[in-house]
Amino acid sequence: SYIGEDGGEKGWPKRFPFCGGAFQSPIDFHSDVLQYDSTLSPIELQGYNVSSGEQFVLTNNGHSVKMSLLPSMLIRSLPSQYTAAQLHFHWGNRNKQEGSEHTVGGKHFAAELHIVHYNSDRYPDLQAAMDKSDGLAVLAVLLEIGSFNPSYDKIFHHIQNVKYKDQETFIPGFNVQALLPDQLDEYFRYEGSLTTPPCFPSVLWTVFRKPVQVSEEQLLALETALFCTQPDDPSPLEMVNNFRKIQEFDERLVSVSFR
Ligand code: SG4
Ligand code: ZN
Repeated sequence: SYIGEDGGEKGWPKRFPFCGGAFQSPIDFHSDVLQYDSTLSPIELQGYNVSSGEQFVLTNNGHSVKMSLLPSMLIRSLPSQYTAAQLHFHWGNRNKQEGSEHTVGGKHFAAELHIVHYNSDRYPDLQAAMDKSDGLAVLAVLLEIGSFNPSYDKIFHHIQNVKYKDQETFIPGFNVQALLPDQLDEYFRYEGSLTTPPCFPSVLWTVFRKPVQVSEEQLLALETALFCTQPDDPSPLEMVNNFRKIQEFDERLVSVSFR
């Protein structure tokens, strides 16, 4: 949980020691920690344009809303090949739409998309990779309020069908790359962790510099429709503010692909 008697995220390390350990995410990107790296090449994807004959599964897992991805979807531009497993979101609430996990110069964005991949050169699946230091690569997109985004609506349109924990629905294939900003060459890169328990320090993070716009109505659909609880629960718990606080970033640097 992000709130509650157990201290919310402050209580995570008791049951999940890695959450109190090193290389934790998310972090703030401010000028003191940024270092230009000319070797960071544009992110290259393969198989992201999925035909409408294929299907994704959208699930309310009680912490977020996640969509399964296909094993044919790959990141090609990293030293190992990484295969897509799922994508999910983090967001705030209707009064304070500051729900991104990563921040830039201390500033929160409205929400954040994470596309989780595992190192398929070395591991058979996400489960086997998630506790390995070279196991995961997450692509992150910062979301800000602006114009209506038809690509994001291909997911948000189905949120009504997964209002409660453990509900699932199918989404026809679409071009998942259209969820990313146009500039795949400008990003922040660092080694960090899963932002939820068990907080394994296994993630190579790529956070795109340019945010993507979604409309306020679209964001509200995410913020108001979902519950952490099952339909028969007498005290429904809204799924809001499912972002982790900024973590300490001592003696680490963030590589940036842009000047
Ligand atoms: C969310 O809770 C996802 O629903 C989880 O996905 C995900 O765990 C977790 O966030 C941490 O991922 O990119 N924010 S993050 O660091 O991908 C994993 C599932 O539970 C292992 C499948
Ligand atoms: Zn995430």
